[in-house]
Amino acid sequence: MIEQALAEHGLILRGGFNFVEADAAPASVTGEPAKAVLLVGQAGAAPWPHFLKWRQAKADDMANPLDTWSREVIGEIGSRFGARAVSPNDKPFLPFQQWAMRAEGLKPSPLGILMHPRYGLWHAYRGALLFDVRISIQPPAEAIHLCDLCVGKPCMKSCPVGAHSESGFAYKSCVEHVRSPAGEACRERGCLDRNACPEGAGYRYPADAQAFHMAAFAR
Ligand code: B12
Ligand code: SF4
Ligand code: SF4
Repeated sequence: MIEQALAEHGLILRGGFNFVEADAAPASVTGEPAKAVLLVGQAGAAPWPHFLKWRQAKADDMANPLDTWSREVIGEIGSRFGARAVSPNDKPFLPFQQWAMRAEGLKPSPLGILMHPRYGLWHAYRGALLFDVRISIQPPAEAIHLCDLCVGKPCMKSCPVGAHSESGFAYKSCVEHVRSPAGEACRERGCLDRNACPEGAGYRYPADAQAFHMAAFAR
């Protein structure tokens, strides 16, 4: 079972769907457009200890270690199950968030990160498996969008430079702040706006995982 193989690495299936004619489906193992996709990801930081264990045996200066780990693990599982594995960081970028909205019925939070009814903002995608056959999968029930029910929207009020607003994410202001001496809190504990969200608190990433992601983001 794919689920079992993924669970050994702290990963989970995040739904999937069959492509339709209008989709620009990426290639499957045969080189022809894939017929179906299953998304692979994480709830909370479940893969973190598995990744850290793998990381210990690798060179300290390895570039993009989390991507390398994800590609290695998901690629091996894909080949076992006859699927081509792709990564969210493959270029040109594949529309992972659009796929995720379709696969799990999620909607974006005001931060751009998709809001999950259970995991809140504490989930991500580590890869996708592309199949050359159609799969039998139930379309998702529409998920409750917790942001619609959130009155105070604390995620829009904690950033020292107001990088998240109704007009989107001010990448430059954010990254300049994170790299500056004043950005220590973001560097050490992660984005203050993301951490201000009360949803999915039990899935919040530990500080060392947040610091790792922030260092990669601000590089
Ligand atoms: C490039 C990129 C960025 C860029 C620009 C984002 C942008 N304006 O599109 C930057 C560097 C700013 C960025 C930052 C972050 N990102 Co980013 N990013 C991506 C990446 C690799 C490609 C986006 C893309 O162009 N896709 C191609 C288009 C065609 O696909 P799409 O589904 O239509 O893309 C949607 C997104 O671009 C989204 N979007 C637009 N603006 C923003 C802004 C933010 C902050 C996010 C999260 C999404 C987002 O709207 C599009 C329409 O649905 C995706 C992975 C992927 N392949 O999608 C991750 C991804 C969107 N990022 C993700 C995350 C978590 C982040 C961060 C919050 C944390 C981090 N990893 O550093 C930070 C935000 C930092 C902060 N301080 O808040 C996650 C979101 C997971 C989720 N639960 O929804 C993704 C899916 C990666 C993953 N492995 O799961 N990111
Ligand atoms: S604080 Fe409220 S609006 Fe912001 S992400 Fe969390 S639930 Fe959504
Ligand atoms: S990482 Fe820091 S500077 Fe960037 S949006 Fe979050 S709180 Fe603001």
